[in-house]
Amino acid sequence: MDGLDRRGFNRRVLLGGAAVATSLSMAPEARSDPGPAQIAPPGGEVRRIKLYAEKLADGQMGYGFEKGKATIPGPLIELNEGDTLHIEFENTMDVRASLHVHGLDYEVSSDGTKLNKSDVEPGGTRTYTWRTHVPGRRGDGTWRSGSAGYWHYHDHVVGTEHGTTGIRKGLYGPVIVRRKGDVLPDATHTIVFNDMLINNKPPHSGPDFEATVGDRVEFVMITHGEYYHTFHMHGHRWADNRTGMLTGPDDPSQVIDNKIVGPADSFGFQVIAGEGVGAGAWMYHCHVQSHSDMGMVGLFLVKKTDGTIPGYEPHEHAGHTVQHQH
Ligand SMILES: [Cu+2]
Repeated sequence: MDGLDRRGFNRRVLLGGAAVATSLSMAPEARSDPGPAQIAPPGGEVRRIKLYAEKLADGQMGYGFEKGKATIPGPLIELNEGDTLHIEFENTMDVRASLHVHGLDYEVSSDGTKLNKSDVEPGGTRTYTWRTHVPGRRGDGTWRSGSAGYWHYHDHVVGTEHGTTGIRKGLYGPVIVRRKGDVLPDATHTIVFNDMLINNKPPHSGPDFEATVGDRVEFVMITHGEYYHTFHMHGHRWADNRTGMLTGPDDPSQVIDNKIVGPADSFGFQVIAGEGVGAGAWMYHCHVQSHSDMGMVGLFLVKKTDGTIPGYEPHEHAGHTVQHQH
């Protein structure tokens, strides 16, 4: 991994320096224009899904759309502003559990807390209803924001009144609400900093995400647990706004490649994989130094169109003996 680290360092120096012509010629495989983007349709649909809370073989807990298929993070739930979602939630575990969402509209009966008796007994079922709305002007002339955003859901009752054990063991997942006209990605990946782990995986073991140069890749980044972190991705940047993308040359949003996050924060963004920098094993990690040293690191594996990744040997990464230095 030393070789990989040096390569990444050299490339960053070149791109950060005055060698503009060099940086442009360095990435001939990068598409300069990813082509016309697909966009989100208007909302207004009423949909119905099933969601299960399950104990996993290793003692962790997860949500899944099908029995026996729970994952950590739970599955992506995607809506368009104006949609309503009825979720028939089944708790297959031997402890009470629930489903609590951030950012969306719901009545108190869909709050997913003990406080409001909206949790679910072992073996029980409950329908949670999430609604979303488009932005618009209130009767008093003030502006009401729409529901669009990168949000998340989680348990609110396992272990404590706040679901502290449920979240720690993996009962969390991403929600995306799109606005009509939002650009749709080729793929969406979820990265959750949960205490000192990423997606509840052992330290130094990813997760890694694959793409091909030119793919439009979306990341949903969520934080849980006790600590603050800084989310950093190598070689790619995003805008610090609702979509993570600039709306035009006059959009004042700051463009960043590092963002401070704390418990229950969520944000998202899209990148064109390898844009301007080419294929490679691009790290993402928590930039609190002791946290990255302790294994809060994964890879954004951007392949060339022939499927190869320059300088990357998968076995070098197995077990993540990565001790990278910046
Ligand atoms: Cu951290």
